[in-house]
Formats: sequence, structure tokens, C-alpha cells
Amino acid sequence: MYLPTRRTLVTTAVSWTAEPPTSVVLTKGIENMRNTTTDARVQLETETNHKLWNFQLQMDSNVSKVMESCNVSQQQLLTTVSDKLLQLETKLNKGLVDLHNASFTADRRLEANINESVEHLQKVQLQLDANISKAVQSYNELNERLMETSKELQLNQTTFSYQVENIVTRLDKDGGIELKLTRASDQVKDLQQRMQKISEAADEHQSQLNKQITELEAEGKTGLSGLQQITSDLRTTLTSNVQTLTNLTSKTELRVSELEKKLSTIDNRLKRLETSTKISLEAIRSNMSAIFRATPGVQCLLKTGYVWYLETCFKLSTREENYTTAKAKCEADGAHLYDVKSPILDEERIRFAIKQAGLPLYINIWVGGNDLEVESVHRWSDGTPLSPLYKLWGGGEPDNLGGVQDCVVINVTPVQFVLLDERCSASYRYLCQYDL
Ligand SMILES: [Ca+2]
Repeated sequence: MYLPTRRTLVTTAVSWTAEPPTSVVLTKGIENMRNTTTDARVQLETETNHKLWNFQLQMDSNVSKVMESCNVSQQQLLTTVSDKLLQLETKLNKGLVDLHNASFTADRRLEANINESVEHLQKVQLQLDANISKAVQSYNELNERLMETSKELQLNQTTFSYQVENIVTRLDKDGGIELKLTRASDQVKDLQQRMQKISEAADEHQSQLNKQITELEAEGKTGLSGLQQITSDLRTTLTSNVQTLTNLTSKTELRVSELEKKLSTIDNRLKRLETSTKISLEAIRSNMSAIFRATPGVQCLLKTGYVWYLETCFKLSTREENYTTAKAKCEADGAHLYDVKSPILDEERIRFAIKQAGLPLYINIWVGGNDLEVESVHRWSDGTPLSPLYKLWGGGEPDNLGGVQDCVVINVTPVQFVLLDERCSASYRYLCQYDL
């Protein structure tokens, strides 16, 4: 590398004693216009970068909000559905417990009624048996008394006939027949009265017996009627309980069916929501990708430290490194050391980067060229040849000074923009280039 001094950079001043020539005025004018255009372009690029950066931030924020809103809506819906399911399940369980309790109570009541009825029937049966037994006994007693009375009557008739014969015989024997007839007549009347009383007593016994039999029959009918009534009541209660159970079962089945329908509806809504959310997110991603593809400057600005300027993405390092480290750090970004293939645009870009970084105007910066593989055969980072006749080489460069200069820097001063070969172990800032 040829090392110029500050003095050699000073252009010899020319003093004009007369009006400057027109060509000089034009040159100055052109120079001023060029400076103005460059400043305007720099300002425009800066503003564009700023707007693109803000746009990116806004898009990120919007996407985050949409994602957050979708997640919150989905979570709320899931929570609501879960709560409703729990409530419905609780109600259903309570209904089943009530149904079970009602069924159990009805069974117990039915069993108690049956037991009570059986006991009552047994008592009625016992009472009926006792009454029948009594009636039979009374009947037998009455029958016996009737037979005795009949025997007594026959005996009396026999005795009476005998006595009448005796009286007639005695009347025939010793007179006084009228008196004896009168006595006999009284005795006959007395006998007739006694027979009348016995007959009345027999009628009364018969009447009582008939009455008892009628009562027994009525009581038997009443017991049977009561039994029929109890059986009818039990049947009614049983039918009512069965109807209640049937109704409860029917209602429960209806509720379960309604719940299943609601669940199905909720499930369908969730699926539709999920589908629409996926479609929306996919559309957002697609739009974002389209925006990114359409604006490489946005992709460039997403890389830390890189700037998009004059259709190129690049970064000037903040630290000085040797060539090997500088090359590795660019490659770690997915980039490479800057290949200075477009002298005019590259000079504008590199001066812009130096100005943005606030660096001094005399500086060496590592770029992509080197002849590490074959001495004096320089190549750019992408492997394309860097001819020794390339117009950006400084005067006498590359000179491989000391036989150790295999890496290339761009040397920038207020009046110079040239390539020099340098020792690779030297430390300089470096320029990375990210291809889009
Ligand atoms: Ca060399």
C-alpha cells in the first residue's frame, strides 16, 4: 500500500486575478447541484427507512393484537362452554338423584301400604273366622235348645193326654165333672200359654240368629269391599308412581337430547371459529409475506445494524477486527464482506455509512477482495475475479508489500476512494453486504 501524507493531498491553489473563466463557474455549479442532489437523496433515503421501520413496527403490533384477540376470544368461549357444561351436568346429576330418591320413597311407601293392607286383611280374616265360629256355636246352641224344647213339648203333650184320660176316667168314676173340667181347662190354658212363650222364645232366637247371620254377611261384604278399595288405591298409587317415573325418565331423556344438541352446536361453532381464525391468520401471514417480498428494504431493516441504501443492504461494523474475524462475523449474519463492484454507487453507499456512523474521513475498511488462495490472483467474496487492472486500485496497488499483503481494504479520504492490499492480521472496521 502506498501511504500518502496530508500534505500530498492538498491541491495546489490557483490564484485568479481576473474574472474566473466560464468553465470554472459551470464546474462549481455542477458540483453544487451534485452536492444538493446527494443531500436530497440521503434525506429521502433516511425518511424512507424511518417510515418503513415504523410501518414494520405497526404491522408487528397489529398482528400481535389480532393474535391476542383471537386467543382471548377462543379462551373465553371455551371457558363459557366449560362452565355451562358443568352447570348442566350438575343439574342432570341432581335430577337423577331426585329421581332415585322419589323412586326409593315411592317403593318404600308402596311396600308399607302392602304390608299394612296384608296385616289389615289378616285381622279381618281372623275376625271373620272368629265371628263365623261364634255364629256356628250360637246356631248349634239354639238348635240344641229347640230340640230340647221340642222334646219337652212332646213330653208335655204325652203327659197332658195321659192326664186328660185320667181325668175323664176319674170323672166317669166319681162325678164332679164340671169342676174337674174347669181345672182341666185352666191347665190347658196354662199349657197353651207356656207353649206360646216357648214358641215366641224360639222365634226370637231364630230372629237373632238371622240378624247375626245378616250382620256377619254385611261385615264380610264390608271387609271385602275395603280390601277391594285398598287394592284399588294401591293400584292407583302404583300407576301414579309408574307414570311419574315414566314422565321423569322422558324429561331426563329430553334434557339429555337437548344437551347433546347444544354441545353439538357449540362444537360446530368452535370448529368454525377455529377455521375462520386459521384462515384470517393465514391471510395475515400471506399479506405480510407479500409485503416483505415486495419490499426488500423491510427485510434489510429487520437485520440488526443493516441499512437499505441505493437498493443495497449493508452494515458498517462498530468494532475493528482482523480480516478472518471480520469475514466470519459477516457470514454469521448470512452476509459476506462487501464486494466493491460498482464504483460510483459503492462510493456513495460507503460514504453514507461512514457519515451515519460519525467516523473520521480518513479510514480503511475491510471489503471482500483477497488473494489468499493464489498469490496475486485476487477474488471477490462471491469468487468472481478481481483484476489487477480494476480501476479502483490505488496507484501501484496491489503491491503485496513485504510479501504479506493478501487482504483488501477500501481507503476513503475526502478526495480518495481506492482499493489497497493489506496484511490480513491488521484490525480495521469492516463492511458486510446482505444479498436480497
Ligand atoms: Ca498478496
